[in-house]
Amino acid sequence: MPIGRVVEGRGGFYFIKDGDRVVMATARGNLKRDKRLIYVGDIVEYKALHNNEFVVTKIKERINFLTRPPVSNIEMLVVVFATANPQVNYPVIDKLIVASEFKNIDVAICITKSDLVSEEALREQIQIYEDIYPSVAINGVTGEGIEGLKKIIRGKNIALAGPSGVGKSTIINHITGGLLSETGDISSKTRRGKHTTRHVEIFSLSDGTNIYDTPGFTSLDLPEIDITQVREAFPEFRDLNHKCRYSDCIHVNEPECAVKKALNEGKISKTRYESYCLMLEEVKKWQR
Ligand SMILES: Nc1nc2c(ncn2[C@@H]2O[C@H](COP(=O)(O)OP(=O)(O)OP(=O)(O)O)[C@@H](O)[C@H]2O)c(=O)[nH]1
Ligand SMILES: [Mg+2]
Ligand SMILES: [Zn+2]
Repeated sequence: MPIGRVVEGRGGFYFIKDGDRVVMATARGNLKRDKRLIYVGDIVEYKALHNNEFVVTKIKERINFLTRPPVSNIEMLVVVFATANPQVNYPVIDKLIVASEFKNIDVAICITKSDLVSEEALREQIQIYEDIYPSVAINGVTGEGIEGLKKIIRGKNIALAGPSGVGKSTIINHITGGLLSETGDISSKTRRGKHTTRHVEIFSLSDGTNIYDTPGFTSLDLPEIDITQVREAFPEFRDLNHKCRYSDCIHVNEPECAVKKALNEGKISKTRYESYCLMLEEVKKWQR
């Protein structure tokens, strides 16, 4: 049975890349019956029917997957947000990061639209993340910063994820050197992105890098994780966890908490800590 990777899915059709050829296929009945969704990134078995149409017959076991955005078999999630336009919503960005940490997928940070704010304001945004994750700032108008991103992602399967309108597809076009991915404006009324990218699609570079473009979002639910898992998903807390007085400290109201001490000393970002507290509240609802 031939095998390939699903590089795009739209309207019930899946585009499977097998060596140099790409075939268009539908899902076989048994996959649909079992509600086994095919994700872009899946390695699948497929076959030709008598009428020369193709069907996906089997989804190979995934190394990993995310449901939002729906991607599989990635080595890194590049979390993209803009300095402005749309205004950054840190809790949403940090949730995306936590979802990736929970699945043990590497994270990198890409801040776009560096042309829209002062250097000082950009610095402040980068400082939140640069000690935790590989971080890069990009000017999507001039392409400045693209080389830095290329170094971070070289040879890997990576997905770009983040709010609508931040410039994910613009990045793809810079990296591929073509206008392969459709880009769209920011709505002047809502000041949000217009959800230009509607489907996940993989763009392959000659050096073996596979970049997944994904649709932007405005809000995000956390996966069903518990308080301890949220705590473990903040790498900057990990070295401090054992220094708290209580080993199961969740760093909120406990005395002699090393994380709160680091927060007060400015060693942990206030923004990240606020996101953390919001997420604790969110996951508590699953424990009731
Ligand atoms: N000023 C400025 N504009 C940018 C930059 N990067 C992208 N844009 C513009 O921002 C708008 C949105 O860009 P897209 O690449 O379509 O954004 P996206 O993240 O793919 O959005 P969705 O597909 O909706 O998720 C377009 O008008 C781009 O030209 C940048 O660095 N600076
Ligand atoms: Mg897009
Ligand atoms: Zn603590």
